[in-house]
Amino acid sequence: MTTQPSAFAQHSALSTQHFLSHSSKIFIAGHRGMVGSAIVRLLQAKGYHNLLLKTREELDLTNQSEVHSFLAEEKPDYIFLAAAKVGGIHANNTFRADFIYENLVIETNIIHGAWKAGVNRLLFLGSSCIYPRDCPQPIREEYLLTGPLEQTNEPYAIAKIAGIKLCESYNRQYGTQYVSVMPTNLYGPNDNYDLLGSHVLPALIRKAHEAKLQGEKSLTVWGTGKPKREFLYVDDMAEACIFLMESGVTEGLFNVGTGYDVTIQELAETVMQVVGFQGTLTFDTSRPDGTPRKLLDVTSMKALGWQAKTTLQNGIAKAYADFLTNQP
Ligand code: GFB
Repeated sequence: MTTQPSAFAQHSALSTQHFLSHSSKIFIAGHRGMVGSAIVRLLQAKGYHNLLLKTREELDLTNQSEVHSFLAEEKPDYIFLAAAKVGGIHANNTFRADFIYENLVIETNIIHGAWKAGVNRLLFLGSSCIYPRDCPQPIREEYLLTGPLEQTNEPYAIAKIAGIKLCESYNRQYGTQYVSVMPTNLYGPNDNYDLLGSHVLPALIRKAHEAKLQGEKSLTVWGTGKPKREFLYVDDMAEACIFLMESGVTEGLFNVGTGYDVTIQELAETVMQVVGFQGTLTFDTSRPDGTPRKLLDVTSMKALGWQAKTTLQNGIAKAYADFLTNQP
């Protein structure tokens, strides 16, 4: 693996200046979601106390006039755009209209509203599915828009690509400092454990737990078990986001991952080990595999001085502990 930052990330201007003080007003859009809540936990732990948090009932992010009025009135110093409609392979593939519409409208409302309100700094969260389905691995930032997307999540990916291009375009035309981060598959506290809506890791935690309790002999894994995925514990993701905010990066696109991936079968075996379920695996090949592999090249973040800390085994153990505490 190369040790140079990618050409894309090199475009980003770096300043040694820290833009924020602990009293800066920071709006976390999506603070009840898995990523947003992790960002809030870490900001609070680091002493940032002037956080703007709005529930869906208080502020409908799909409503343009509400969002624009809120931003004009509050004028936050910084926005973390972690609000999004997200889900696993089945949800993405089934609710295609909802995924493209809701994500596009949230992004345009917040990014355009931020610019109108004079908010100069924003971090937009995307997803590793923005990259072409069959691009070389590990995936460098400059592979964006070099080939066709994976079909099961194309609408969501298109919306996230639009978010990146919104940030880039406002920076170019209006001189804002909007930065984009592309996380790999995330997991951790506040994850979605609904078996049809969730991503693979929370689904496997729940399935293994229930199989153990019910004394079952086998656990069903969707697809062939052969696709490879990279998994990042959400607290590491939050740390990467705040690291970028504090580092003075003012533009660009940054992959955030661990740099390692596993097959879905290996993942299922690790989950079974952590949960303590000793049965076998059954593969339901009527379910889609999705993209064969999406391992991020994390050279750009490493070059800035950040890398993930949590191992997959430790992360799954923490996620399972959270599942036992918080999932009835
Ligand atoms: O996490 P996942 O739903 O999404 O599925 P993607 C990853 C892989 O795990 C696929 C397999 O090959 C699934 O078939 N899998 C095995 C399972 N068992 C299960 C299960 O019980 N539940 C689920 N959900 N999968 C999503 C995108 O893609 O990744 C989003 O759809 C987003 O847009 C997200 O980018 C990070 O990794 O395939």
